[in-house]
Amino acid sequence: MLNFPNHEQLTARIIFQSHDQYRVIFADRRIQQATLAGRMQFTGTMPLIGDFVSGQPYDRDKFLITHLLPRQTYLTRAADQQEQGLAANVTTVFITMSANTDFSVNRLERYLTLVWNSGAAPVIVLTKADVEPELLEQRQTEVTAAAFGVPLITTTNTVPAAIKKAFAPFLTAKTTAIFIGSSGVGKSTLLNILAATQLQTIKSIRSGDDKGRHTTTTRNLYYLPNGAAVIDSPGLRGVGVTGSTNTSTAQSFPDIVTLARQCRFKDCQHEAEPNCAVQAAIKRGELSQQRLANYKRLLRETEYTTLTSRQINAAKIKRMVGNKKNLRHRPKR
Ligand SMILES: Nc1nc2c(ncn2[C@@H]2O[C@H](COP(=O)(O)OP(=O)(O)O)[C@@H](O)[C@H]2O)c(=O)[nH]1
Ligand SMILES: [Mg+2]
Ligand SMILES: [Zn+2]
Repeated sequence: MLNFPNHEQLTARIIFQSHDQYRVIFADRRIQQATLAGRMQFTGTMPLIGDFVSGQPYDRDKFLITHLLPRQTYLTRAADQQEQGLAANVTTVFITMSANTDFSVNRLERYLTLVWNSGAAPVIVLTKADVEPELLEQRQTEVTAAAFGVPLITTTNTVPAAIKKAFAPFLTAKTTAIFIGSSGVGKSTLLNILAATQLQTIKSIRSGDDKGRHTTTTRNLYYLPNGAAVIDSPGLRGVGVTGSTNTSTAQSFPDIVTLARQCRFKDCQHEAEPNCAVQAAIKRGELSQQRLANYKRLLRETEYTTLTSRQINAAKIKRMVGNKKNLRHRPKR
């Protein structure tokens, strides 16, 4: 039996959703089509892939969803100024990037913020490790520098045994994991290896590019034989960050946050202020200019996602003007 929460009614889990069409799985692994009870369509929070729901049998072989059970975690991204739910009750997010052309530390930092916002734990997966060893080593160094302390798994699809071994500690009967990352990085390949069966189609690489064609167009939740739930998703194009919390940006950049506490001014922008500990660290070579730039951009984004477009413009203008008034800093004490 799968690891489901207790409820007086029959409990199920959403494994697929498309508009108002749902597919659910029961603790005994039976799968059924499902629809929402009328009253649920007006309650605001719609069930999402990964959600636990309760309800009753309906129309011979269907399931009627009547209640949404409380969510443990909620993974979202910002798309067109709106919050878009990606999955519920995820414990582990495999941030998947390939070691070849898809690689971007910038994007990795955005993904990390998205994960810290959700309540789930990140694991970085560097796929297509079959590149030149020097390049792979460089990528690994860059990942470790940007995401210190976050587990890193490096994979090559030709060695499935090594993949299973590396993922095992992160896939227990209590896990709900999701693979996120650009299309073509090898998410479905990994999932198929972990499930030891063909769950999702993988398109062969077109000659001349190494991107592969994305064939996963919907999100699907699968249970592995050991009871771990894994969600495959299509490539995320925009990696907008939602959640308004600057705290999660801070969690991705603990080094900068620690340094900033030693700046002379409380509202230091870490540009040309006197006694700026962040700029001092850059001068000493302990922090890269690029990382500081990424931190600032992410801070701005998390700020913007909570504002209306008019407020965003106002904030941009204020920032441009404000930058010229760096002399008006308040000393800390
Ligand atoms: N060279 C190489 N290609 C891989 C590796 N893993 C997956 N691929 C290929 O990358 C392409 C895209 O894989 P897929 O799993 O569909 O990516 P997804 O879009 O992230 O689900 C396919 O042609 C895979 O065969 C790997 O470790 N090395
Ligand atoms: Mg796929
Ligand atoms: Zn500073």
